[in-house]
Amino acid sequence: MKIKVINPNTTESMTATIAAAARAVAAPGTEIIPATSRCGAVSIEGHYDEAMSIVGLVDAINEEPAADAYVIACFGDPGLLAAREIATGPVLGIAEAAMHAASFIATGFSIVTTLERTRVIAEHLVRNYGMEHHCRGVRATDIPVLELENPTSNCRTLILEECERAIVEDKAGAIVLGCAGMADLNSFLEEKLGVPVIDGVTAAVKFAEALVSLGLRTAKRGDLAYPLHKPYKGTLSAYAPPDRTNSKTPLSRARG
Ligand code: 5HY
Repeated sequence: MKIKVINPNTTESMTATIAAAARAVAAPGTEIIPATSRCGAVSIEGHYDEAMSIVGLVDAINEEPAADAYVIACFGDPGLLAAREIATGPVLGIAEAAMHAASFIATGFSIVTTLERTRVIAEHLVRNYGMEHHCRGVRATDIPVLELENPTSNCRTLILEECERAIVEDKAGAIVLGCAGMADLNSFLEEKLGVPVIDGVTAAVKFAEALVSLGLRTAKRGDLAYPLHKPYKGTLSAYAPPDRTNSKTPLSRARG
């Protein structure tokens, strides 16, 4: 199977970190196809960056090669439902995947993310995904996202210290890493902390494999049906949803 792992920011080095983490856990029959958005912010650090990242995400989903499933490798899960409208295969956001994984192995988890101003985005996702019962806290290290790409930074120490506070103060049984750029920190943190540390990139890849192996695709009736055909004007005119009146979504179930 093919799983396209999309970095909706435009920083290739972060895509490389994400792809390495995805490939490290992918099953032998899974091909990871990394994709970096070609338009938008170099890092996604707020509501505006997220909103503007969705066009690049849509392009990455629509361009060849097609995939059996898609992962949105950004902790805000930007454009997740829009992506599910246009995709046939499963689409997973790393935040949703990480929270569900954490809820299976601990009665309470805390999220450790980057800038303070993006904490509220993670808090909104906790509520949207019905995770209030499991999430013990959302903490920010106030690290700019691209600082995670700086090998001389003290990010590891700052993230470790915030994780330690989450374990003591929140009584967190597990930690969810709140940025795709932290995908290479799992082993380091788990060794130091002695609790499960969940990165959403790897969680999403394994959940995607499971869904595809079960022959499950995104529901194409109701709100996740393909977008309604209509004209779009101006800069986005090329994004007008096509007329799919006569097209049928294949209902064949994937083998495997
Ligand atoms: C991410 N931003 O995973 C988020 C993290 C954040 O460019 N990739 C980004 O802080 O929202």
